[in-house]
Amino acid sequence: MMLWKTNRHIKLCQMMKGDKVMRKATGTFPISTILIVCCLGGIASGFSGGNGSEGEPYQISNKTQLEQVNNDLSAHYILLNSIDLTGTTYPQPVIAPFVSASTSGLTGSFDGDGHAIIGASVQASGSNYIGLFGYVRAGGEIKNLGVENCNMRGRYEVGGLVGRVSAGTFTNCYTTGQVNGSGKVGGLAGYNDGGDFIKCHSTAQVTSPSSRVGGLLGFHSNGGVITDSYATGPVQGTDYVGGLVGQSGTNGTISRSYYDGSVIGSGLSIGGLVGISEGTISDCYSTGSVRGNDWVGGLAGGHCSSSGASSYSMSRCYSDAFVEATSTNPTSGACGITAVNGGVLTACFWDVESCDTDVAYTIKSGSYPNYVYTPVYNNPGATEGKTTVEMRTRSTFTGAGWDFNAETTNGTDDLWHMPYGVADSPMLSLQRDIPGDWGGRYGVDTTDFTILAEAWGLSVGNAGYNDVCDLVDDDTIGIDDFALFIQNWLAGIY
Ligand SMILES: [Ca+2]
Ligand SMILES: [Ca+2]
Ligand SMILES: [Ca+2]
Repeated sequence: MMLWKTNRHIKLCQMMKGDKVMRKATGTFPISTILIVCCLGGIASGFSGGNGSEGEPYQISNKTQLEQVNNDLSAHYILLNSIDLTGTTYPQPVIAPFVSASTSGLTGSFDGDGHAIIGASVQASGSNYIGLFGYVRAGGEIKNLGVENCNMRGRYEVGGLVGRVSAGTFTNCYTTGQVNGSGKVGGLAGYNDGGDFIKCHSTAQVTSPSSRVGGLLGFHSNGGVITDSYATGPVQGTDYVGGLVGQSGTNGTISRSYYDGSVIGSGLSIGGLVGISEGTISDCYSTGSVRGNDWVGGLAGGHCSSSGASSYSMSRCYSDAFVEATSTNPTSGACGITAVNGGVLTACFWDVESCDTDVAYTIKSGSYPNYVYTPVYNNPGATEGKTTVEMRTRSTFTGAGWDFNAETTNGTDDLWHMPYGVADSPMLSLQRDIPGDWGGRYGVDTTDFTILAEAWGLSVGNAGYNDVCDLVDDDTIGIDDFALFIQNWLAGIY
């Protein structure tokens, strides 16, 4: 109802603007018009500051101001604090409900500035494009925003942060809570047509009675990018169900990202990372568990094209997930990498002990309903099954061209490292697991010391205060934090 009121208000405002112009021409200003024009000025300045420009975004500090974003979706906004929406149930997205592809949608920017929208509940099981934001299109940008303890329910294209994305950029955003929908459902976004997701994550529980369901995104395609991102929430659906992404279509790119959780699909094409992919995947991993009926894979349920794509690939990825299929099909059930492969695989590994199969993937031939699945086992250079001990050994990966820390032969981006202090499979550079390793290369060294020194003596609220350095959490960077830091000095450095 709130948004209906808002739309009505916009219409009213447009009518009155027209009225004002008309009366200005006649030199007449009725009191009612003057009052409403004053109200219009009040809406603009109803924010806590700013003028909506990129340099001076409108400042939002409460629920009413948050809802007023709908009055101008091309303006720029910044949160001054977290906002708790608990107790309000919205019948459509709080911001930017979808009206039409070209007339609605966020085209401005929304900067959470490290704050969160808490307890957003949108209950619209008969409607599409549901999330905190309904629709974001080209030029739209959301960054540094948490969506905590959300409860989103819609039909198609449902996400915790946003329902439908048609281009746009999402950086440093995360969601927690639960997301439900009838298809194209993701913890962060439901449907992505060409948008970029950078350093985003979701722990939301994602549930659907249908297909294209993912912990981060339900559907991802058309030049869209996911990088340095992850999901850990439980994911459940029927077909095309994946830990990170349900379906990654043509030209969808996923890199430097992972899933760690439980994926369950009652149907076909269930994967630890993606349900089905005909895009580009590199430097990713899946851990946890993957269970499905048929076409179940540690990384992808299907690595094959439904649109006739000629080139798609998966490079330097691994799975040490538990993989299980209920299908009695002896080959297309559980596979280490992907149940069905039609693309290019390079330097991918799976843990044969956790997966309990030595089939890397199958090649499908024949025609429905008499498909023949030919299993492929170790295929050096492409896919290799390893023991758990080998999966926890650095040289398994560096020998195959993976760009690790403390080596330059495979590159200097240092995307991977072995976990510190525990025996486990490799981790990505976005996962810093040593207290005190908050910057620079992996491990605790002088770069990290410099970051600590810059924040030294500062408390929360001080300019330059760096929360990441507050190892002993008392909102002040001091000797307590330094004591822990020094315990880990040079840890992880080879
Ligand atoms: Ca390297
Ligand atoms: Ca470091
Ligand atoms: Ca401290």
